[in-house]
Amino acid sequence: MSEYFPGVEKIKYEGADSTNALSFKHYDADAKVLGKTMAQHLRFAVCYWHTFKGSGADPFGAGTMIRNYNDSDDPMKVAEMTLEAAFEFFVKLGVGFWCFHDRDIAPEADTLKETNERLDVIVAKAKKLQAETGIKLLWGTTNAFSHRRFMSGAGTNPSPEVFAYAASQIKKAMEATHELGGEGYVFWGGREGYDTLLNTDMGKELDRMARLLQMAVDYKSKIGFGGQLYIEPKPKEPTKHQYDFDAGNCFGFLQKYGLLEHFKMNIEANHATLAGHDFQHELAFCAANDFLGSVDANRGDMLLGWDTDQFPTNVAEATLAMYTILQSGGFTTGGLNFDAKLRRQSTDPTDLFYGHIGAMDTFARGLKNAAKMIEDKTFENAVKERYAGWAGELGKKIDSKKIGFEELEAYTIENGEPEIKSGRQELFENMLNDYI
Ligand code: XUL
Ligand code: CO
Repeated sequence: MSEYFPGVEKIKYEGADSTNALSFKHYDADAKVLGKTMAQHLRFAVCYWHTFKGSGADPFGAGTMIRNYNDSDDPMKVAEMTLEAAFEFFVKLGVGFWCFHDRDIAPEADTLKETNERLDVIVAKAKKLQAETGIKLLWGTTNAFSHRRFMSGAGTNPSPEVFAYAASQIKKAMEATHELGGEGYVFWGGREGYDTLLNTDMGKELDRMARLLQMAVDYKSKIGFGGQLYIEPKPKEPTKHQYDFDAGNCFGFLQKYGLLEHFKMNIEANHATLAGHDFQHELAFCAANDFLGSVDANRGDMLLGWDTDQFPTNVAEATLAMYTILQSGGFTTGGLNFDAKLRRQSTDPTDLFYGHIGAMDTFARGLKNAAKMIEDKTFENAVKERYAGWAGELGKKIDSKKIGFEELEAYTIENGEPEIKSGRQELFENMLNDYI
């Protein structure tokens, strides 16, 4: 097998004082934090689409990145070389997981049957590479948004034929994920949304999106696929309004259609900010509702209104994210998938390593900071104190549904004006900075 990243050795932990840019300064895979290794906590995954299929193309210009694994006119040869390059990259970087869309790993052919056969060839090769390297599949997914047939959506398409095509594609991608021992399967809404309500029957589209998900749930149980199903919310782009707007929106949708028990969320940082939330808000909403599953780790540019998918480098943000994740019990089937891409001018293959190393170090620092915050109980105790009143007689009666409006009115008349307590936001923010 050729070497696709010559000159890069396996990335090692060298500590914070290292001057080697191809080393980890903070991510020490086997180091223990709160009883588990960093690798077990963070469950890093590399995404196939940006890392190996991204070319630097943007709406104003073609690709800028030239890769040796693309060097063939035969699309299947390219697919095979790319897979080899990908596994070389995973091993050299030292991640435990990868994620893909069906169409990332195997190119579409003229018919669905032929496309599926191509996918089978690549899945067989991936299975072999997984066995040789120990790298596992965090999740698989379907690309039902790039081809022109999906321009008006997949499950929400006005045409039942397109719905059928999407369903067939999901069926096959789920089988591939199952075959590769995938720990999860993601539904990102792609083009499930609308650009104008003038041509859109929103109610029917939502019903059909639920129908497609229900079919996936049924098929999952039929083939005995034990992975976790996730929905990845995003408010806009490519459509003006994506139905899976944010975690709260998905929660309501899944509950309405009786699907809640079958899904958890895959929260992407840049999608959260596009929805007008911060990353931690989305994680905290999921944690509060017991459906935090996995994370697409990246960052947006706060001055831009689209999904820039940059590598995460903000230690404070990673600390808050890891704090919420650890508080909710940590990852089980999920992990941190770097849904991040190089900037168009970062054209060297080595830039892929720099992007991932920085991101992994950022989350390693986030993990260590969050673990310290949890051990010290600084915030836990401060929050507990803020809500302490609820441990009293009145609070207990309200929580246990023992009293209603009349009793509360009588209580307020008797006891008068409630005591005012400071929320102390500035103090809390200073406390956080002590950990960064
Ligand atoms: C798109 C996005 C997707 C999903 C998988 O914004 O994040 O790549 O993660 O379909
Ligand atoms: Co994503």
